[in-house]
Amino acid sequence: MRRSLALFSALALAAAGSAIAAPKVCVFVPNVVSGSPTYEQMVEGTKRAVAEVPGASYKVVEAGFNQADWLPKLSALAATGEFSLIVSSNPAIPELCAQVAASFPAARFFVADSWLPGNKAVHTVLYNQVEQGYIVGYLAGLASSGMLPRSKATHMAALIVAQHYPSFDKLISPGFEKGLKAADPAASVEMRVLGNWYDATKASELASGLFDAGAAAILPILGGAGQGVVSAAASKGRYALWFDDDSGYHLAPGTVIGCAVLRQERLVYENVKALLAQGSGSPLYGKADIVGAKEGYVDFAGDDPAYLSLPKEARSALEEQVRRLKSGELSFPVEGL
Ligand code: RBF
Repeated sequence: MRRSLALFSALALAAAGSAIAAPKVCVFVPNVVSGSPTYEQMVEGTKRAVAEVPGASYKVVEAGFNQADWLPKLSALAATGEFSLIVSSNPAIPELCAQVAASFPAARFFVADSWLPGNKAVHTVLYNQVEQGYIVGYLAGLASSGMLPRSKATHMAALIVAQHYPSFDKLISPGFEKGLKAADPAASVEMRVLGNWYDATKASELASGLFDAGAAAILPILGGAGQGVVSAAASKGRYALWFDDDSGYHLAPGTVIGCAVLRQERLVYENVKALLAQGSGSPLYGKADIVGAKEGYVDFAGDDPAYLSLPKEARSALEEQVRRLKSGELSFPVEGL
């Protein structure tokens, strides 16, 4: 009797759109996981959340570098009806989820690093990447003002991006420029577009040209191709900066002098855990949150010898900026994309 009551309640809960007994999660990776810190962290965060839900499992699907394939692939995954949640990351994805949800209304999506309010099938969280860009932009300005050992006062720094997209154009790039000019008011930014997320050789060539033109430091937003920028910086005896995690420090010791990180592993863990517990009727669906340094999701990783060996005066100046961002004394409000 007790058992059948429990079974009945479980079925009733499932029917009401609440938590499911053995949920399956699909991690949908636009491009590939390897070399892209936000994707590596997304997989880790999902793995940790799923491990804490009895009976739950997950599967990683890499959608590949052809962006025209992403919508049909996402659609095919939703069509299986197998997954209680599809997890993904990057600002181009919510739009695809909205299209898929129109055909498969039972599908549910969590998309990190993106923004789409008001769709009951999709929960998004956007990072305040003005702050993230500001942090490494400030370090670039310390370099371009001639304050760091490998740099001369060239008053120029650069960004190399794989393609134009809203969070780069509206948040990362303006944040980088604000930080650069806060540290070196005379500085200007050069920008180059690589055209893909994998060609490290071409990225290295673009970076070499920029270093020859006087760039004191370069920030790559290139996924796996970013390592090409680091190798060019190492061979030119200049600096690179890094985004999303602290792996840049290990690519060429002494070359990457600062990493502005996202706590994406934690963000994905927290959201997947909550969404699995709350089920398809979760109040998070339809919400588009924004988090930044004050909430602890944008930060600076400053524990590597490459950073710690910079002049004390430079480090104190940067750390004051980071402290002010975290306390909210310095803020760059973001309302969406
Ligand atoms: N970032 C990566 O690190 N690797 C990628 O493969 C990647 N692909 C992207 C594809 C599209 C269409 C867009 C809009 C962004 C992509 N990003 C990628 C950038 C990512 O969302 C984020 O902006 C950067 O990682 C900086 O935090």
